[in-house]
Amino acid sequence: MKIINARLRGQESLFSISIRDGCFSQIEQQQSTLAISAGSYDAKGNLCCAPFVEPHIHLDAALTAGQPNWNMSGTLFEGIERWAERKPMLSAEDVEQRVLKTVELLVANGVQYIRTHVDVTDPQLVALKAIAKLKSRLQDKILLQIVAFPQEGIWSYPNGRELMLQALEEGADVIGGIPHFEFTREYGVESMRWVIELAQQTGKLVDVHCDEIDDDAARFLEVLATAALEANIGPRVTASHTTAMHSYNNAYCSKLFRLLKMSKINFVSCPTESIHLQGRFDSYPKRRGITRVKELREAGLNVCFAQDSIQDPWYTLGNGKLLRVLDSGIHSCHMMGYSELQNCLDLITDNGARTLQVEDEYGIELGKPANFIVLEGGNDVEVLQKQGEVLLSVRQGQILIERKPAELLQSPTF
Ligand code: 17E
Ligand code: FE2
Repeated sequence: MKIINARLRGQESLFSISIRDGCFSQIEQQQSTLAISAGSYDAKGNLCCAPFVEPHIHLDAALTAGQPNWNMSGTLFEGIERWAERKPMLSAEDVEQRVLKTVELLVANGVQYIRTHVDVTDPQLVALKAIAKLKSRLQDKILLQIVAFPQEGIWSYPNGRELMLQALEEGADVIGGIPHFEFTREYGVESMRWVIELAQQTGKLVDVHCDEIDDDAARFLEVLATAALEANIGPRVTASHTTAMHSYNNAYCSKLFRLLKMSKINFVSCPTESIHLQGRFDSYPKRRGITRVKELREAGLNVCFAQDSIQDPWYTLGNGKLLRVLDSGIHSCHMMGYSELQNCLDLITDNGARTLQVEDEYGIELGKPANFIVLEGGNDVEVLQKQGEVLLSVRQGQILIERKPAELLQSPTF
C-alpha cells in the first residue's frame, strides 16, 4: 500500500508513504503532485496524521442516557445517582452490545486508541468482566486500556479495595480513583496513597478522576502528584478532569505548578463535559469549570483532550468526533492564538498517546506500525476550519474505514 500526495504535520511539502508488512517502510518527500496509479491512495494534499486517541471515556455507561431516568439538573452528582439506578440492570450482553456500538462510532471517526474507565463499585463487576473479554476481540481495530474506576469511592464503598484488586486480576490495566467523592478528605488522601502504592507493586498505570468539582478546597491533586513524585512514577500517572484547579487562587496554583512540573504527571481535560457539568451551583458570573489547560501546557506538562461520555447519564450528546471536542476545548480554554492553533491536533493525538504510554508504537515514522488517518485539510488549522470527516483510517496497513468528502449537490450561483 502506498499513500501519495499526503501532507504531514509541521511540513509544507507533499509526501509519499509506503507500507510493507503492516509497518511504514518509506516516507519520501515529493517534488510535485503525483498521478494516481494502481495500488496507491491519493491523499490529494490532505493531512496524513497519527490516529486520534480517546484517552478518557466511560464505555460501560455509553448509550444509556434516560435509562431508567434522565439527568434533569445537569450536575455530575445527579449523573452518579442516575447511573446507580442503571447499574443493577447491567448484563454482559447489554454491556457488550453498547460497547461495540460505541467503539464502532469512535473507529468511524478516526480513533484507534481508547482508555475507558469502567465502574468497579459493583459487587458482581459485570461491566468490567464483559469489557475485559472484548479487549482481545477488538485488538485489530483499537488498542483498549481499561481503568478500574471506583465511581462510588474506594474507601466509601463496601469492599472498595477488594473490588479494585479483583478488577486488576480480571484484566484492568490502569488503577483509578475518585478522591473528591470519598466521604471525607482523609478517605480521599488515604485512597490516593493506596493507589500509588498499588501501582508500584503491580507495575500498572494510574488514572484518577481528580478534583472533578467546583470546590476550590478540593486539593487531592497535590496529594496524587506528591505520591507519584516520591514513587518516581509520574509519567505513568494521569490526573483526569482536575476542574477544581479552575477555582484555585493564583498564588496556590503558582506553588502547585512547581510540584506538578517536578512530578511529570499527565493531565486529561474533557472540555465539553466539564463546561456542561461544572458551574452548576453558580449564578452569574458562571465559572467554566475547565482545568487550566493553557497554563499547564505553557508549563511544559502533558495535557490531552477527551470526550468522557457518549449519551450517558452525565452527557446526552456525544458522537465520537474528537474534532468537536477539540474545537470546543480551544474556545473555552482561550487557546486560539495562532501559534496555539498551529499544533492544536497534539491535544487529540500525540499528547493522548503519551498519556496512554503507547509512544513506542505511535506516530508516522519508519518501522512503526502503519496506523494513521487522513483528515480534510493540509494542516492543523485547515483541519479545524473545515471540520470535515475522517477520510481514511488505516491500522497495521489494513483499511479500517474509508469515506468520500461530503459533496454539495446544489448551490446558488454568485
Ligand atoms: N463519572 C464521574 O465521576 N465523572 C464523569 N465525568 C463521568 C462519570 C462521565
Ligand atoms: Fe470521567
